[in-house]
Amino acid sequence: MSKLDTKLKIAIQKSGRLHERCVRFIESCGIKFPKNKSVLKAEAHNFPMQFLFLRDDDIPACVAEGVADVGMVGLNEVEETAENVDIVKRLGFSKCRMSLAVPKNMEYNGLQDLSGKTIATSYPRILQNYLKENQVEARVHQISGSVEIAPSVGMADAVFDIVSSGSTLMSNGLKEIKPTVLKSEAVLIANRNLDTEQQAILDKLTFRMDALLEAQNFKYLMFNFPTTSKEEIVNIIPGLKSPTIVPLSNSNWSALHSVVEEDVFWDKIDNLKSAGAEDIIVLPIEKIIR
Ligand code: PRT
Ligand code: ZN
Repeated sequence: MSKLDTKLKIAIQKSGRLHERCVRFIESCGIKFPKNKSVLKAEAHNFPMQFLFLRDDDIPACVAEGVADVGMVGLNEVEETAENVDIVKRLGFSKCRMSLAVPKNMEYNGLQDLSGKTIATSYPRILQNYLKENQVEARVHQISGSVEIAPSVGMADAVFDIVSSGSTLMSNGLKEIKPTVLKSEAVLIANRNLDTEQQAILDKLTFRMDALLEAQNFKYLMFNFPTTSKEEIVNIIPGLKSPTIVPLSNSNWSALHSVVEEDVFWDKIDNLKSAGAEDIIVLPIEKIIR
């Protein structure tokens, strides 16, 4: 295949919790493709990429076997399937945790209390490894869904599942056990034997993803301040390099433009106001390329 014909095949979830987020993420990277729920394959209009729409459980194996070159999937699926793939990047969305939970009224003082018990899960491999690491001898009962009802129907004593807000556990009379077993989020995975052309396209893709991920941590900040406070203000807000200061038509006042980490902004807001900052505007940033 000539260099011009090479396309990077990316597997994303066909429908479900990850689908929409992955589509939005790819589109924010400037990649356009037709969206038709009934097709299982699509070509990008403006990037050498072909999309395969699959069940999330199948994505790690497809990437390991080279059916797809890369994939976007939950880290939980990558860990559970233990397929031979590279985790290229954490994507920062679909964050959740994998936890054990027991009935609210069960006395629980530590993992050893699960010895001899039955634990229901759709993630037997992650659970088995965790129990082994912690030397807990429990029986793992694999079910494919509705894990949280297992204790109330007498199928298991405890459960191991994905938790996000915790409300599903609560409404099924279960309490989450800390610490969390695995912190998961969507990840970009890749086949371990990409050729140079495929790798070059993947590098272009990750360059765009980095610009997006970097921007998510920062905000564009603008405000007016009395010109006499310039030194104080610049010390509070150093910016990526150095903030831009623009004189206003009333020379007693200036405006500052800067890019700041969101956390830093909230830490500094009181200091800024005491230094005379007014009309503070904070805007999201779409991309940052360093
Ligand atoms: O059909 P397909 O096999 O492709 O999809 P699926 O049904 O297996 O997966 P799907 O679409 O439900 O989830 C895809 C991925 O989203 C998961 O593999 C996780 O990486 C991620 N994710 C993020 C979640 C959740 N949050 C989540 N809350 N996956 C599932 N849940 C479920 C969980 O199983 C439990 O039943 O939500 C419930 C808990 O939510 P809370 O908010 O009540 O705690
Ligand atoms: Zn699935």
